[in-house]
Amino acid sequence: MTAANDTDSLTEPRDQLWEALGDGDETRAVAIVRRALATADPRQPNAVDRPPAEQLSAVGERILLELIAPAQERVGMAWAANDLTVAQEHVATAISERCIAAIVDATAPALTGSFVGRVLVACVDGEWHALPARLVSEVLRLRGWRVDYLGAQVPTEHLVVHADRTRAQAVLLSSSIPTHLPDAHNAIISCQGAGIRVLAGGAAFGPQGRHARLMQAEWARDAPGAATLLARNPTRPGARTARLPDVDLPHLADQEYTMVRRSKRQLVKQTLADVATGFPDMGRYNEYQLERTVEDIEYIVSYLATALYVDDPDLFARFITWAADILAARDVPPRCLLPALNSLLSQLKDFPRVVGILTAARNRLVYPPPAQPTASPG
Ligand code: B12
Repeated sequence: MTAANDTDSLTEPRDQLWEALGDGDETRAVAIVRRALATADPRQPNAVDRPPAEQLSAVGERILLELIAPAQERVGMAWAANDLTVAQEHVATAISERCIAAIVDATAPALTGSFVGRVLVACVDGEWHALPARLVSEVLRLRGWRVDYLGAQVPTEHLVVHADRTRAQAVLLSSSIPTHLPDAHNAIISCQGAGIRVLAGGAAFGPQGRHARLMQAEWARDAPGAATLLARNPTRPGARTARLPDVDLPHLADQEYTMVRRSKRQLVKQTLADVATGFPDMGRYNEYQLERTVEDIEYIVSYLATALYVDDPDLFARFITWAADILAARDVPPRCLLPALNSLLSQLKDFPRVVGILTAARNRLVYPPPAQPTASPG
C-alpha cells in the first residue's frame, strides 16, 4: 500500500469509508468510492498529460489500493482488537467486494480491449482470503492484462490445467495464512514443472517474500510490483525439471516436519490433556469453549509444522505473539499459551528443530521484546 500523508486527497474518504463499513452501510460505501474515483488525482508522473483513459485507470488503481485495501486492513486490526465482531467483519468484507465491483464498472471505459498478455490469479488451495487476490486482479486488468481470476482455495491440479489451457504467461498465487505454505509450494512446483511461470504474493509468504524465494517462486509485494516484474521479463520461462519439495528445502530430510504433521491428531489430544491437568478450570468449560480450545491447539500444531517446513522459528514466534495479542484483547492472559507450548516441548523433546522453534516462541512469551517506538524507521 502506498503510504498516506495528511495532504493526501484520500484521507477524508478513507475515514468515511471506514465509518460506512462499520455501520454496514453498503449504499454509502459505494457512493464514497465512486465519488473518490471522480475527484481523486491519479498521483502518477505527468498524469495530466496522459489520455483520459489512462488517467481513469490510474485513479481506479489508487482507489483500489489506497482506499479499499487500507479499509480492509483496518477491519482486520479492529477485529484483532476485539472492536469488531466476526459478523461485522464479514459484513465489511462483503461491502468491500461490492466497492471493488463498483470501481470495475466505472473504469470499464478505460480498457482498450487489447491486452499486453494473459495471467491467472488464484488463491492457494485451502486459502479463503480471496479479496487480496481480487484487488491484484483488478489492478492488473487496469494495467492492460487479461486476467483469469479464480478466487479462493483453488485445487492445484485445476490451476495447472487452466493455466495450460489458457496459455497463461504466469500464475499469480495469493496466500494470507502461513499454514498454507506447504500447499503453496506444491502449487509452485506443479506449475513450474508444467513450464508455467509463478509469481507469489500475500502475507503468508513472509517478510520480503522470504518463503516464496525459498520455494523458487518470484515474489512481489503488491500488484504494481507484480506488473513491473511481468513487464520487465515478459518471456521469462517457467519451465524447470520436475522436483520434490526437499530439493528446495533440504532440511526436510530430518523428517521432523513429516513426523509433526502425521502425528498432529495425537499431539493435539495429549496437549489438551496436559493443559486440562495444569488448568483445572477447564473442567467447567462448556462444549463451545472446549471446541475453541481444541481449535487453538490445532492451530498451534499447524503453525509449528509450517515453521518446520520452511525452517523459520520466527514464523512460529510471530504467530505466538499474534495469538497472545488476540487473547489479551479478549481479557485472556497470554501466559495461558505456555502450558500448551510446554506440553509440546515435552512430547517432542527429541527433535532439535522443534525444540528450537518452541523455545524461541516460549521466550518471546515470557520475555516480550520492548515496545517499538512509533516513529517510522530511517
Ligand atoms: C476479510 C478477512 C477474512 C475473510 C476473507 C474473505 C475474503 N473474501 O477475502 C474470512 C472471514 C473468510 C477470513 C477467514 C479467516 N481469517 Co481472515 N482476515 C480478513 C481481513 C480482515 C482482511 C483480508 C483482506 O482483504 N486484506 C486486505 C488486503 C489488501 O491486504 P493483503 O492481504 O496484505 O493483500 C495485499 C498484498 O499482500 C498483496 N497481495 C496479496 N496477494 C497477492 C498475490 C500476488 C501474486 C501479489 C503480487 C500480491 C499479493 O496485494 C494485496 C493488495 O494490496 C484480514 C486482515 C488483514 N490485515 O488483511 C484477516 C486476517 C488475514 N485473517 C486472519 C485469520 C486468523 C483468519 C482465520 C484463520 C480466522 C478463523 N479462525 O477462522 C480464517 C482463515 C480462513 C482460511 N482458511 O484461509 C488473520 C491472520 C493472522 C495470521 N496469524 O496469519 C488476519 C490478519 C486478521 C488479524 N488481524 O489477525 N478472514
